[in-house]
Amino acid sequence: MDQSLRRPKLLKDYAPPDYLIDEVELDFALDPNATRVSSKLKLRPNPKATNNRPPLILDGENLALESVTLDGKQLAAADYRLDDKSLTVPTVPDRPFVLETVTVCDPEANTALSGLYRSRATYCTQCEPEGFRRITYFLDRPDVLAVYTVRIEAPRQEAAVLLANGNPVAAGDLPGTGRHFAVWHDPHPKPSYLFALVGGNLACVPDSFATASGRDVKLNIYVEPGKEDRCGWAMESLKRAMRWDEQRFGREYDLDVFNIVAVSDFNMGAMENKGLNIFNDKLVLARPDTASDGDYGAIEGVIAHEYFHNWTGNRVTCRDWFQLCLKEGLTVFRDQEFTSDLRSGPVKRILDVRMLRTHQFPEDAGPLAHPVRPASYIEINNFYTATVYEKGAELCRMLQTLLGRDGFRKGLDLYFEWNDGSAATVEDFVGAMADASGRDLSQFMLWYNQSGTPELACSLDYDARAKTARLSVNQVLSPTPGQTKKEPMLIPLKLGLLGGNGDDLPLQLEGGTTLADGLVEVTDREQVFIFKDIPTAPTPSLLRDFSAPVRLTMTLDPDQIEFLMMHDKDPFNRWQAAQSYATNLLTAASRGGFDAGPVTGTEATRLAQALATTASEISLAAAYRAEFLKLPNESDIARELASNVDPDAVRTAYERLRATVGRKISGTLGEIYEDAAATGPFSPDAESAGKRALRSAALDLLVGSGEAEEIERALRHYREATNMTDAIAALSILSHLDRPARDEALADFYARWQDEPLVLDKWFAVQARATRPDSVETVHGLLSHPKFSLKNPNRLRALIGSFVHANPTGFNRADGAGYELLASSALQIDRFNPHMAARLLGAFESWRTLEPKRQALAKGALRQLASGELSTDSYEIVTKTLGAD
Ligand code: 0A1
Ligand code: ZN
Repeated sequence: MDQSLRRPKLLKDYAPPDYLIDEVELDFALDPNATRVSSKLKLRPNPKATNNRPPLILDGENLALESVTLDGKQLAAADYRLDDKSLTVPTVPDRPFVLETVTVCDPEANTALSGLYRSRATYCTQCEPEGFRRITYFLDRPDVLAVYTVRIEAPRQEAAVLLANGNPVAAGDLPGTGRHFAVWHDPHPKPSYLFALVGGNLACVPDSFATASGRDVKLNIYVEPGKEDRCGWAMESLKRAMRWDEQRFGREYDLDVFNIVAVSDFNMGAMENKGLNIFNDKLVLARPDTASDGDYGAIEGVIAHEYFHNWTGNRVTCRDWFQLCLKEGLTVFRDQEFTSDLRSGPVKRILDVRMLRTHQFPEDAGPLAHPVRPASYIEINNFYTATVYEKGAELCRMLQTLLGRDGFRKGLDLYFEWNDGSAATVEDFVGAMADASGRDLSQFMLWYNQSGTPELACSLDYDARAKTARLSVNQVLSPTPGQTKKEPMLIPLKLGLLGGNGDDLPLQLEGGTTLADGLVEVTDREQVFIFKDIPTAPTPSLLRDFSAPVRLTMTLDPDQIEFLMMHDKDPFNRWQAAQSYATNLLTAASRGGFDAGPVTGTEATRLAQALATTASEISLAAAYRAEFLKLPNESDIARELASNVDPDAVRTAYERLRATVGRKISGTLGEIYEDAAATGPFSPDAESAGKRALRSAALDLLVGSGEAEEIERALRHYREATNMTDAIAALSILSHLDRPARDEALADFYARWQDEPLVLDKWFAVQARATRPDSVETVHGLLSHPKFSLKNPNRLRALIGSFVHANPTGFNRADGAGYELLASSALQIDRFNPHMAARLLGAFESWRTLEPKRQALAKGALRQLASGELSTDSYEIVTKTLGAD
């Protein structure tokens, strides 16, 4: 192992490139094992470079170099240097020059799925973050922006469709050869990570879109032949996203065509390559019988996300990979707003906060914690994290909260105006926001640079004589790896004070300010806000709409929480109150070992009744009522416990509370279940999906009661399902049971869907997630199932990913078998796809929060891994997870 690969790269070491590339011409002769790439680069010395007459060093990996030509003259071997990471030309002209290379790469041998590879028979590419260097020698960094012209040639029989970025300019046959070609030109300068190429025998589903200014854009979705009937939802989602970005942010599409290609082998969700998005087919293909409402929602969101990147990421890109959140956080924020506008805003907020707390909070609290803009990394592939994406989005949301919607829009317009066609930094973004609003946002920058979840410790004291309510807020910023001391942050805190009838009291700060929007800004470590003219002791509703990504701690008694659960005008906090009430019971039960009291006693009954009341309130959206019925899950409870976690005690507490609720309000749940039954044909719209979600949530609690007739009901739900949403909901509820109903449903599902890979993934996933004492053995068994393959990322995620990330009792089994399973499979995967291996290994991130015995076993597994041969990707995760000792 070349140790230099393991040396951290530092943000502070950024230096502009020595050379710039203005134009690129690429010619591809596609071949499964020997694709020839002829490249012509128009280069010039960078006027901003700090070095004097530096050598030209191009990145390149896994390439066979055939020739190098400088200004038309072929170079002799002595004129350049080659190693396995780069091509160096020591002496180049001090003026614009042309460098041509011819290289050969092997798409079929490319198992890492980075660069040019084959997904089944289709040639496709993935260049973010550093895959382009596996295609040709280049300055493979995001601050080198060039205009690309790409010619692709291939046998027509093998690849009838040839696509690249931009607009098509020429195509035709090469007579007598059976070969054909296509030429594409992308007029927008772009970094190499946005390059894409596709070749294959794909079917095309066409459509079009008229932009606000009246231009006609051709839209195409390419899929494997036979899948054309599953593209309708993705296409509709795309058009909705295009319209929304025009209306909400004034952003229009800027090429004549927008192509989407769905492939079966993809390391991530999708990729925003300019004009040629490449998608994991899971996020394109949907038909009511094969895709669940969750899939429909994910497709809509990710199609929108990649489309929105056209402005936030592509037109304005990142100067370096430390700035990843500049495009990702902002684009996630934009896709969240899109979904929120199109569907239920409060439900979207609840789902996003759930996601943040489940994935980002543990990251921020563990050994892999890093700032939204990291200051250092070993392998950038490891930084496509919940912190960069989800917390990054929260920072944009806070800016919108602080500046108002109009202020934020003005700031964003200015950001585009100043940075269009170039590579920007977080400072450019926040600077534009500051300029447009006239606000000093320097304290806000801490959000980008300080890791860890701030805790807001709050208390409210009411003074009956003075009629004032005194809110004390304390920011607690705990140390995180590499950051021991932290500065107080600027935290937007939305709040309300509820009077006796549940209405919001007017908020007037002492000193005169009236808070129309209930927003205060916390800027100091300790701060006090005094509200005047408060007639009676109010009930505080703090952090409404989850106005900042913080952990709020405040002691409220059960009556107050119940009051909020029934009356809070803020739908997010009303839901939060129910969650807090349940969490308090669940943590008390888990802490007490296996103490059933808190989850079976009178408070649990009160919770059940309060849930029944809200879940029956028909004026509320069905999807919202469904969220209300979902109890905090095992990861919510473990996070709250924070240390000495015994996953078995947590699961027991969860199941007991679920049983209590299921039993105490079975009548109401039964009615909800019946009332929410579908009346017409399947439709994926928000309201119909909400009803299905509500029905499943009720069913889950009913089955939790353990009554035989409820298990029968679940089996009926499965058998009578006419869509995937209902089928998979029932299957997943049954999957935990040790009953014939489970086996029947699983066998039926397999028989029906064994030849549909995306659906079969659900069958693997549901078993991997099932809470059963033999889940490790089940997963082991499935690893050798004839339909299982480690090489397909979706299948891998479905089985191993679901097990390690979504089956806490199985993965953390007391004998350490779950850890061994992960360690041995990750080692295997690491040899051919390091990116995937490293992501799986992230499952160890919370090992220090476990009880001592499991800690010791997890540590043993990590140590064993660390002593083996690891890729840079896995090395970084394993060593950082282990920490100093
Ligand atoms: N930019 C994409 C995410 C992505 C990142 C890396 C990939 O390959 C290693 C692929 C996709 C997005 O945010 O959607
Ligand atoms: Zn993205």
